[in-house]
Amino acid sequence: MAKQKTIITCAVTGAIHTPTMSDALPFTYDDIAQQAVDAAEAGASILHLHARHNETGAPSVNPDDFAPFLPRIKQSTNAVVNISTGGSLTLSIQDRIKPAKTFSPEMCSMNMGSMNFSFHPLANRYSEEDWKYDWEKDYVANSDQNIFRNTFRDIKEAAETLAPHGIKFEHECYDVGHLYNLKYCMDIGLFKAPVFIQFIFGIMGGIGPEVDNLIFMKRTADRLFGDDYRWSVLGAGGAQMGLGTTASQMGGHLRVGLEDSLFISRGKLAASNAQQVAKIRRIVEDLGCEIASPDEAREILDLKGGDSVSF
Ligand code: KMH
Ligand code: ZN
Repeated sequence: MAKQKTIITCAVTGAIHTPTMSDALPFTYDDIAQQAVDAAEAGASILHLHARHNETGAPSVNPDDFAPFLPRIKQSTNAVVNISTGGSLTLSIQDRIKPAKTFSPEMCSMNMGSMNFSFHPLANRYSEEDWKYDWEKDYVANSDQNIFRNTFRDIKEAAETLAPHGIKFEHECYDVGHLYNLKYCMDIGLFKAPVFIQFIFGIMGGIGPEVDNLIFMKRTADRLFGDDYRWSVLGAGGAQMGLGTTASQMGGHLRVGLEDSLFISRGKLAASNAQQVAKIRRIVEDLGCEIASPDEAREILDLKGGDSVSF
């Protein structure tokens, strides 16, 4: 049997990192568009997108902050657009799904459980005068009291609201229990096979970034879903390249991007999203795997197609 091709997702900006942490983190409409297109050219077939305020870089779930860059990305690349519904970690699910409802992308994220979700230790790396924007320090330091709320009722509401759009979900699973939540939701008919699971390792509040945990998550998913799932791995911070490489060697897909790590190697900030994509592509190909084109990703994940979006 032919070996499956590896889908590279690039998560371009996210809602964890702030402009002070890296000059490479895109937050203006122009920079998000340009870095997304460059990442696609480097080999990413899926672009996982958040929006930010154009002037301050603060995370935004306002569809008006997506509108300036989505059409530009669509015109310049065939890559699949995946819009976050995680958005700002403390907002309601109703607010967080607005961009996906408005733009009906081929994919959007779907977070599969409530959890602590923190990055407050990052605040200690900067002194008072380092912060570029007023909102950043409190946003990072106060994340120790974040509850990232994704109750069963929230998930049901998001799934039912978005169902008419034919969007494929990137099911974000930060721990083993989230796989059981997904199984339950499939059993009650909220999600159709094949589901696409993003195994997430190394977020503070979720499971740690050890290979043992990847094996455990994968074995659990095999038991729960059999052939009814496709999977990808996201290692946060220093785990990004290692776990992505392991995933592709195990026959899975992977995600990189400045949302998940600001680094290109130990202690060295990445210059761009495209640099991370180019690096993981090189590793994946050197180790004998092929990367999937956007149309191959559409086939593997059974997506509705790039012509069926509203932007
Ligand atoms: N920031 C990642 C760990 C979302 O956008 O819905 C998870 C994420 C969530 O990408
Ligand atoms: Zn995200």
